[in-house]
Amino acid sequence: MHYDYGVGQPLTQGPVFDQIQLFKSGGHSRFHTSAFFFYCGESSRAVPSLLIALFLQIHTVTMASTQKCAVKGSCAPEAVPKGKIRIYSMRFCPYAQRTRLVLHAKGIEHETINIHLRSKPDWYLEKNPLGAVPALETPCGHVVYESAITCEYLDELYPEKKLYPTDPFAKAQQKMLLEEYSKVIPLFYKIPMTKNEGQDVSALEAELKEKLSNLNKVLANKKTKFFGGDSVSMIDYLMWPWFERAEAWELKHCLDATPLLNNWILQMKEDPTVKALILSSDIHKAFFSSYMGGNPNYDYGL
Ligand SMILES: N[C@@H](CCC(=O)N[C@@H](CS)C(=O)NCC(=O)O)C(=O)O
Repeated sequence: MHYDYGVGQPLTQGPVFDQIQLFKSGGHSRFHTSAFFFYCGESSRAVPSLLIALFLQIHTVTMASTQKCAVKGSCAPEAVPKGKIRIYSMRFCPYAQRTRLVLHAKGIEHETINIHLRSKPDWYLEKNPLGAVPALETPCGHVVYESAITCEYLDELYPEKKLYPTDPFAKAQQKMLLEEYSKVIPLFYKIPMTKNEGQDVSALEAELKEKLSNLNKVLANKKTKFFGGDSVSMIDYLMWPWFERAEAWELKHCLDATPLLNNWILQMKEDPTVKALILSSDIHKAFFSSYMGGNPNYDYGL
């Protein structure tokens, strides 16, 4: 009697779903099968089958919960199961965090495949020619990338709990602010990178302080706790990931003169979705130093 399933290959060889696929062949199947039969006896066919199914189930869940990156040379994942959506991500990517925040806030059932961004699988480049994360994939094979676009797509595809306002002007206002904020993001990176090269960053810091003070003014003019009103909405999630990293990236002092923005940060830290996904500054620091050192450890902590 031989059941044709295996237990996969080293995790770095492919994403979860490739490995689940690998149950179909090879591996240690004989050992596990004979162990089940030894335990149950050849006479009963139903019990060992049930146990094997249970084993596969447990093993599948274990494998599915791995977050290790898919690398070049790994097999392409199977189609996205019906009723789910898949995000291609990287655990420390602030852009991907936007999409993950939206998935969580809206309670969307999803699966995650993390991509090794220095060793991208060819199949990923076929799905997203830009090669960046995040990207979403649906059961019918639609692929959507660019973080802000993925977030809006999710908001429309799952309209139950809207994160963008339904009022067209209010939505346009959030998108205009997003445009403005997109010009702030490069500074978050430029300052630590320039510092890492041993160069003076005072001018860059002054620029960031001015931009953050403009964001503070937005909150002052709106007289609301959040950027879209008195509760968290899409624009807050789109802006949050870089503020989560401010301490780890040694940028906190740039927020010294922005009390309303600091209050926003405190309020955001109380949001259940932010709380569920937040990483400590120590973890961000550890990943960031590996990134700055030229060898990002995408699987840090796993
Ligand atoms: N404009 C993109 C930027 C995404 C991005 O830069 N992601 C980074 C990781 S944080 C990435 O995938 N870098 C690898 C690459 O671009 O090749 C978005 O908003 O989604």
